[in-house]
Amino acid sequence: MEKKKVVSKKEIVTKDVTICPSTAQMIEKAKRDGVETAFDRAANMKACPIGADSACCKHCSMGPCRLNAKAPYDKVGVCGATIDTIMARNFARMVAAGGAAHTDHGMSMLDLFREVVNGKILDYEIKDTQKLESVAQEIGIETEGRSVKEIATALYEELERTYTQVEGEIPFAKRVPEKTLEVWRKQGIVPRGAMREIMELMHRSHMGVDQHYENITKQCSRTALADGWGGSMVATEIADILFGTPTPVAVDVDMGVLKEDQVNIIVHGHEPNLFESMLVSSQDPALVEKAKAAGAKGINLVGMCCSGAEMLVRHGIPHAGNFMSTETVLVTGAIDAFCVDVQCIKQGLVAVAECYDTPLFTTNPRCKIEGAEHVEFHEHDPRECTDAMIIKAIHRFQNRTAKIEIPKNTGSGVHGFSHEYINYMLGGTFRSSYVPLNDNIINGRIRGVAGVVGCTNPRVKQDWVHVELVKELIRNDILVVQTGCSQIALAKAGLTTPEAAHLAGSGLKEVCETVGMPPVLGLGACVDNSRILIACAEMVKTGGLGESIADLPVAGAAPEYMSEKAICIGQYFVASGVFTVFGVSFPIVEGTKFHKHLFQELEDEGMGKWGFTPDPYEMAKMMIDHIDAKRKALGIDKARERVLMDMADRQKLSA
Ligand code: NFS
Ligand code: SF4
Repeated sequence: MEKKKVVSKKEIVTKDVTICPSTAQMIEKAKRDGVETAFDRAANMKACPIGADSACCKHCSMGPCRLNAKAPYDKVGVCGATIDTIMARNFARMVAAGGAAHTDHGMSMLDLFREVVNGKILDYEIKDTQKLESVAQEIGIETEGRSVKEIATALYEELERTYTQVEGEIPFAKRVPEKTLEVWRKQGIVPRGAMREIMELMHRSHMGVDQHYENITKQCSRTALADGWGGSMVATEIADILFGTPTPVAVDVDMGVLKEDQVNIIVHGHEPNLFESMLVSSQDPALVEKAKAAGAKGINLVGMCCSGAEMLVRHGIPHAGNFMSTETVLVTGAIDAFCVDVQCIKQGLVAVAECYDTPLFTTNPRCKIEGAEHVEFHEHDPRECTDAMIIKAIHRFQNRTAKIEIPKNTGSGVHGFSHEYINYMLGGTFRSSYVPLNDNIINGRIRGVAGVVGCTNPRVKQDWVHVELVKELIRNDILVVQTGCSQIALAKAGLTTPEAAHLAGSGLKEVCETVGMPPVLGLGACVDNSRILIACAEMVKTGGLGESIADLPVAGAAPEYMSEKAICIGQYFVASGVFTVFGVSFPIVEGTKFHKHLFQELEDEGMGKWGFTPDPYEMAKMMIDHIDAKRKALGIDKARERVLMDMADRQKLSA
């Protein structure tokens, strides 16, 4: 094995950069092997302080301009742009890029759906016709007496508007609670097609166009909403229709799911179609036979990041780790192929894969990486790509040279709580509804609901902020719902099991034990944050908790975020009415008008607002305080006095 020279000067202290024992073990091995990862690069690349404050602009060549990030903010760019304009425009570009990533992913799902419906793609099919019908009905499509193909065709045509519509409201605006929608209409931020919104936001953030931070914020909200209630929601719903709506499934996570005596294949990225076809290929008797002939006990397909989370919740496919573990998993030496599609794929993977003779395959025409082998994936003939990668993985298995060390850790948990299942789980088969959830919030057993989501980031100790925050929240009777890399952090820490209820406050514990559910519910990938939006809408419609999403005792957090997608998600939660707290660092300087607008004034307009703190305990406090304030406004703050559950209550919960 050819070793790569470590160029880092500063050596990292492993226990300071992660609480994930497997990642820690692999960081130590990487040090011995002379291999560098993002942990090393973060330690040796000081974050640019001007960029961190978002105080620079390079939108034209009269600049780049660098402004004061400290008051008085009297310095302006060559064109005269103020700090508020510059920060708002930078923020806008993040929202546009993040929203584009989700909506392009959703569009790929819709392309696939169209070709399946018109019979041009034969390797996939509509698996969940019940979901097809319910989604169609919700957006006003007639289903009575129509065939699956007719409904699907009508649904396709309607959902295409999510992207292309020039005028009018996107289809899923119909799911938004009336009062929330009223706020959006008043502000002029109900999204048209996502293509139009992203285009307009890019236009408005060009030099010399929109130079009022309030007006820029409006288009940020409109674009972000076109993601949350548009692109991401389409991605989730179409994936459910084609591949099945998740229901709870027990599954193992962490690097212990790798098997030394099997062909280990990692799929990492975001679009479920590649992974679905990998699953089919990995179960093909001929390929399994081939693996056995090469001396392997079988083919071990494992996910990472968001496509991993999709397969975890839908099929119980084991998951090896989140964003900050994608390089370190290669250090095990046990990976026989590393297959990626789009988003969150570090270019650094190429060098690490090379050190361990692991083939790294890109598959999507949107994402080629210098030094990686491109095996293009086509939905019209998916097996051509997936079979080829498996054959190459078998070849690598047979010729393994790297020293193998697989961490022994696995965390088992239950995942796959779609909003449909939450409905069913709490309400029972005969009257599935959100009434029991709302009732338990009103009677105070559950204080509120928090969405904890998002990435991991080498600027903070991996998984630590997620885990400490969530522990604090459930201890205070707050039910936690999760997606993306955050969900994997909690799964590794053992918080996604029903037994974790003992860590919850007495009220939440009682509900969890009665229903048999974990206090932390894993919903899936980042696009599945749309499931949280739908759950919020359901809570409003069910009644007793106010009239708009902004009235609900709920809060959101992305404690270790890193991506532009996360910023877009934050903005659509805020615009939908949710108090949303981010950790790590925030790209807007406190004390500016733009900061005040996002962190305060949006709430006065009937939306949610942003919050920021890198500290998990402070973050929990901010979220709990907000939830308590909402309870007070709803007049249910007194209800938290302990009420003993009587028999009737129990029956209601378990009916
Ligand atoms: Ni979300 Fe998924 Fe993870 Fe962050 Fe990246 S994988 S879409 S962006 S890093 S949670
Ligand atoms: Fe400077 Fe204005 Fe050009 Fe930005 S747009 S680089 S602030 S001159």
